[in-house]
Parts: sequence; C-alpha cells; structure tokens
Amino acid sequence: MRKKLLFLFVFSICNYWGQIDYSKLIIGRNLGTHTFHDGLQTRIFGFTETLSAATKIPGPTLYLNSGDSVKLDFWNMSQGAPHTIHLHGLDVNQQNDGVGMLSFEVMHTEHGYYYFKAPHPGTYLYHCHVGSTVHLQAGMYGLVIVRPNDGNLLLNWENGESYGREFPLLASEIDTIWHNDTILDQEHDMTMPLYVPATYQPNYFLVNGKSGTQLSDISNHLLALPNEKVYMRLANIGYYGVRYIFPSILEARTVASDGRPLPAEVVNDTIEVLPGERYETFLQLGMDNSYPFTVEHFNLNTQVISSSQTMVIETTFSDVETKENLTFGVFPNPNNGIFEINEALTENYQIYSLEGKKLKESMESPISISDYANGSYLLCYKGNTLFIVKD
Ligand SMILES: [Cu+2]
Repeated sequence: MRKKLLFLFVFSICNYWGQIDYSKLIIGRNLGTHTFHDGLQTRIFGFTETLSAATKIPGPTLYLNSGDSVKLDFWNMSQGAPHTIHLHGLDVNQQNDGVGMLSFEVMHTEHGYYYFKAPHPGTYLYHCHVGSTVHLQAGMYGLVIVRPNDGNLLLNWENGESYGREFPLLASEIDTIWHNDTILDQEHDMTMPLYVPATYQPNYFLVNGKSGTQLSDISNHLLALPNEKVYMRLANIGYYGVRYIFPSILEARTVASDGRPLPAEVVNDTIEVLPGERYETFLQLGMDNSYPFTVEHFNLNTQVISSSQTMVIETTFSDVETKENLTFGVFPNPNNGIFEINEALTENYQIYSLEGKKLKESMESPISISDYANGSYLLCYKGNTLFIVKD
C-alpha cells in the first residue's frame, strides 16, 4: 500500500512539472531608452523577449490559456542590480512569487525559473519586486492575459461572453526627477529608499507606454470594425489612481475585476482603476467613425486630477487586424444572397449597409440578402462583425 502511494506521489509530481504548456524566455535589462511625447528621453529598466530587442515600457504581454502549467525562464542581463518577476494577482506559491527576500533574486548574468499554474482567465500584472517600488518605477512591468482553456481569443472565459476584439490598456506614470536622480543614478546603492517618496510628483502619465498627445494621435487609435463589441482590459501599475470615462453611447459594462468575474456586472461609464487593480469592461460600438474617451490620472491622497487625456476608438473597414479566431462563419459564400451561420442561432443577428443603415434584425435562418443590391454588407452576431458580399 505504501509503495503504491509513493508511486502515485512521484507520478503526480512528475506529471505536474513534466507537462509545461507555456514556456517563455524573459530578459531583464537596465539599459533602455524611453521617449516621451515631447521628445524628452529617459533611461529605463525593463523586460524583453530577446537579447537583441530594445527594452520598452511596458514589457511584453504574456498570453496564457487557463489551466496552463507555465515556466518562465528569467535571465538577468542588467550589468548590476538583481531582478525578479513578481506575478501580481496570479495564485503562485511563495517560492515562485518573485518577492526577493521570500523567494529568490536573480543576479546579473544568472537565470531562474518561475513555475505556476494559471487556472483563472483574466488580466494580471508582472513586475520586478526588487526595491519594492523602485525597479517597477524604472520600467520593469507588463501584463499577463489568461484566456479560456481552449485559447479562444474572443471569449472572456469558459462559457463566458464573446466579443469582437480586445484592447488591453496598462496605465502608469513617471516622475522623471525621482526616476533619474534616485533610481537610475544610484542603481548600485542598495541603501536607496525603497518607497515612493513624499515628494513624488509624476510629470508623465502613460497608457501602454504612450503619453500626452501620443494617446490621441491617429497612429495610436484603437481600431475596430463598426458594431463590434469590444473588451477593455483596464490595468494600473502606477501609484496614482486612473479613471476611464467612456461615452454613454458605448454602454460600458464591467464584468470582472482582478482576474475574477464580478457577482453582477456593473453598468457605469466611469471606471476607476487603483494601483495594481484590473477591470474588464464591455463596450458596444455603433456605426460612428470614432469614439473618444477620457483617461484621468489622479493623486490618491488629494484626489486632484494631474492629467486628463483623450484616447480614441476608431471604427474602420480597413487596417483592422484580421481575426484568426472568429467565433462564427457563414456558408456557403453568400454570393447568391442565401446563406447560414455555422452554428445554431441563439440570438438575433443584424445586417447593416456599409453606410451604417440597419437593414435587418432577425433570427431567421437561412439568412437572405437576395433582394438587396449587389455589394458588401455587414453581418453582426454576438458582438462580432463579418463582411458578406452579394454579387
Ligand atoms: Cu529589478
């Protein structure tokens, strides 16, 4: 009996660690340059995926599937300070949690493995935990996104709600005085203060590493198809609060926080994301060309808003990334105007002209556009938009 138990124990251990579903090399570096919207350049620390890649704010997003056994192979190529990877919000054990004194630090030219399971779909963070807030402020942070277990790109969790496209937004800020004078000029001084100073006064406010006029610049518009339902993954890794204010027409519904579904969705156009928090919010786009929204950074002690910036969701028929994993398709190609959706209909579909006029809303199957003029139309179903052509 005892032998059998021992065998089972050894087998289950081997099985647990033997099957790595997701393995990734991450490199920590102390040499990077960040350019702000006004042209100011500052040195940063950061994470990259390859030795030749430039260090950027934020670091690479890690995309996992729920249930994955994950191995991160972390190399410190920093020319000095030790680094770690703290997996913020993920249920990892202490050894793999990346809090230096409680697990391990990775020294210069050395590497270490982080192992964990990712059972809950959602939005998470990772950052270096050395000096607690100090290396983080220097630029060592990024997002972890856990998808449903089948890797579905367009569903928030198993048996969850589908969407046409997602936009992860990671907010942060930089006080260039503290950043340069305290952190980067004294990076080898282990007596430097490990907390956010009372004089902390960020002068650059970032979302996905972009600041100021960059955020509303056309090159940084978030592109979607008309009528898509989009999923915002709103995260904050700064020390200020962040407030997103969406236009009411987008019917913002927040359905998850910190990697767990909320007991009930919260319908509110304003979503506050405090340091370390993550929220997941649906927006229903219409046929307008653009949907500007506001992002504010505010001081947590005084509530004073230090920055108010505009970002834009733009609807377009071109330049939108192709979807590799659309949740539905149609057959046959509807060039004679009669076709079906390749799954049992559970809700209405809508057909729009390219000018945005709704031509039909129905659950009728097969779908007929045979009495429409030849040309392209949009078929919207479960938050996804598909082009259909009658010729
Ligand atoms: Cu570090």
